Amino acid sequence: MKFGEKLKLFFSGKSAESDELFDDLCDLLIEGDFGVSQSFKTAEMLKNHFKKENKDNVLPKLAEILEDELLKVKQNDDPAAQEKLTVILLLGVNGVGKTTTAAKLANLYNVKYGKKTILAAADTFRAAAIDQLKIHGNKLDMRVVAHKQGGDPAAVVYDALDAAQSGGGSVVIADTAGRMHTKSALVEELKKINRVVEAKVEKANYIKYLVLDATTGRNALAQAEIFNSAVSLDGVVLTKYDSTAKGGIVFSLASELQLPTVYICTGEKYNDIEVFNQHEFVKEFTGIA
Ligand SMILES: Nc1nc2c(ncn2[C@@H]2O[C@H](COP(=O)(O)OP(=O)(O)OP(=O)(O)O)[C@@H](O)[C@H]2O)c(=O)[nH]1
Ligand SMILES: [Mg+2]
Repeated sequence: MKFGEKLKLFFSGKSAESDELFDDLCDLLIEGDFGVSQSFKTAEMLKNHFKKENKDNVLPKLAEILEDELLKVKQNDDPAAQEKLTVILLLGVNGVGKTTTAAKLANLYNVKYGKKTILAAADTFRAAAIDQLKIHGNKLDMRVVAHKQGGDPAAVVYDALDAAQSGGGSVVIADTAGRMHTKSALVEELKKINRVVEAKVEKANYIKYLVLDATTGRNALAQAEIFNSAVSLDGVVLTKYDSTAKGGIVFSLASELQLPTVYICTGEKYNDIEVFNQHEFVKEFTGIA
């Protein structure tokens, strides 16, 4: 059952009369991948609201509170609207969908926004990763800049930027390796990429997205914490939303880490990506849609 349907069922026929309702809601939100403190805070806000108001229509009020939480987080300017050369670096642990997302984003920017896009195979850790990106590049008829396995990821990004600057494109999307990083290893690896990018691209046009697998639930929040403190992320791409009935992680990312979710992916095909829309997401999450 979709989480929204569960939530709808939970509230059906209930008014906000008893404290127990809010305690149960708290448990249910945790089940929906909310962080513990986040679900407590949300249930409290709802409870306080209904102390003063008439006790019906609890679900729409919950949706309002949740949407407000998401809207509080500063959204970045749409990179697609930028005229200047833009670099999107995709980060994340093993298997979350970075390479697939790189291809989806490249396709989105190219087809939908008319931007000439270059893919950078900065996951030089595995030979298969380079081939995987090349296959996507072939299918999408898009240039892939790659070096050999074991090469320097920063050098790959450098060459991709060079290619873009000499007229080959206006957006570079860089795939990176999904090793389980310690914070210091991650910082070291990225320092070099940062130096390369920052020498060629304005700060506002250097975007770092963390790719998170929605099916990992609240563990995704722990991943986001580590990456964000090491790298200072600009936002999150949530993948595999088709495989989970939940998604509460989005609210914890916003309220605990001030991280906006920017894209949401719902399958393996190139078109299975959408710009995250707070209103639509909340409607679906609460089953109001
Ligand atoms: N159902 C579903 N599958 C996805 C989605 N995104 C990626 N996948 C699948 O998840 C698997 C891993 O995707 P990759 O793109 O290779 O992940 P990665 O993060 O690059 O993996 P590593 O390079 O090994 O760290 C593949 O089988 C993808 O097809 C999604 O939104 N929904
Ligand atoms: Mg990969």
